[in-house]
Amino acid sequence: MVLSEESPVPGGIYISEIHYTGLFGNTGEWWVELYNNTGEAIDFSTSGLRLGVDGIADSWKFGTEIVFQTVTTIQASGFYIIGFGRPDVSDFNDISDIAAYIEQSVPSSFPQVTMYNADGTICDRVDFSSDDFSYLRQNSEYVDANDGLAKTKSIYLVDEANQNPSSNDRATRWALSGTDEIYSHSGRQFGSPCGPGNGD
Ligand SMILES: [Ca+2]
Repeated sequence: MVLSEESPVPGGIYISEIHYTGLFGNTGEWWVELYNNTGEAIDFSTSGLRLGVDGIADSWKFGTEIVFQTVTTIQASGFYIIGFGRPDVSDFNDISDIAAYIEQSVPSSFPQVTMYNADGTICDRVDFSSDDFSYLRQNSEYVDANDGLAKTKSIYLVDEANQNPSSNDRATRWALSGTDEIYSHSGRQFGSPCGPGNGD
């Protein structure tokens, strides 16, 4: 709960989690999660929404560059995972959590992620490369002193149902996944794909 800032008026569709691996892993272990707070289901195959990642591509289309793996629709109050690289090389316990994917190399550091409306206007943007996110970036990857293995935590939007595409610009609205949130085969990656995070 963020007490120092006025609560935003919730609504819209926006980025709610990012998982990035720099210390180890492959492109299939890199993903973003979207959250739908519009009150209605949105079908990406017809909505015209696009996704862009700074330094790689301005915007990918759903159904072409963004390949549907399971569902095309994000439900109201639902989550939607877009992976980079093929799901079958990902570290997910359950690859059906990956709704869609882009078979593309990923940036060498945390990027700015943008969603565009069909008319090209910005639907949502989060600049994970900005100074505000430096603490979260630096602590999302670490070497575990107990076993000597590199591990990775997602950065997730806290209390996602009470946010909007503007409030999620602020790094203070985000947190690192807890170490009990293992979703991966290897046990080295923590996050909450398709659900709310619970933090450290
Ligand atoms: Ca935003």
